[in-house]
Amino acid sequence: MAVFEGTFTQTDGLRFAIVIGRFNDLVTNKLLEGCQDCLKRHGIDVNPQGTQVDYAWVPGSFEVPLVARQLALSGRYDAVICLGAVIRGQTPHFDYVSAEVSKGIAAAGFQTGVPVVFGVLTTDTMQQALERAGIKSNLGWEYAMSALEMASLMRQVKGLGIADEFGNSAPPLPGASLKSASPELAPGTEHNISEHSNS
Ligand code: INI
Repeated sequence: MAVFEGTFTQTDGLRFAIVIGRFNDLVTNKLLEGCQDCLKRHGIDVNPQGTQVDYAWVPGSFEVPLVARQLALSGRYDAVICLGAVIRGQTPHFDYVSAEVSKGIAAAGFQTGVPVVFGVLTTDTMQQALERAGIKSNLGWEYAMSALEMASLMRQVKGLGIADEFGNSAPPLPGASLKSASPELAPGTEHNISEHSNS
């Protein structure tokens, strides 16, 4: 059988979209900086004029899932990273926004088959949000790591193909092995699939 694991090293052909909420942009700009720093240090060209990362700004976290789903549907990206900051106020608004954004982001991933990273902070105070966006650590970095790992992992598992309605997998092409079965498998990622004897 096989062990599938994402890696962080073969990032050449990867493409990402980042959706950022403007609401609480003191926080979301910091998350974006952490995210870009991580991607850059893993060899990704984060320049919006380049070929690897596109950016979409939306009014607030509530709008993030709609745009993330649309970007994922384009088929252009290995992963979509969603950044937002929902901070509890005096009204129940926080609960509505945080519930919808978390459900919406999960749905965007399930519906499209593209990893959609939940990079939306939900905190009680601005202080807590800032601590997670650079003062103590920057979770933007972790969100980028999740995107890199999932992008790599999905390239591998997509190579397995999809079974028909009877549960039969498509037969491998003549002479094809798991290593070479998928045109989506980036060159050089083959060794990430470790095949073990079942005996
Ligand atoms: N949007 C956020 O991203 N964070 C918040 O804390 C927030 N609060 O508290 O209101 C917020 N509201 C705006 C919301 O996301 C939508 O943009 C707005 O309701 C328009 O649809």
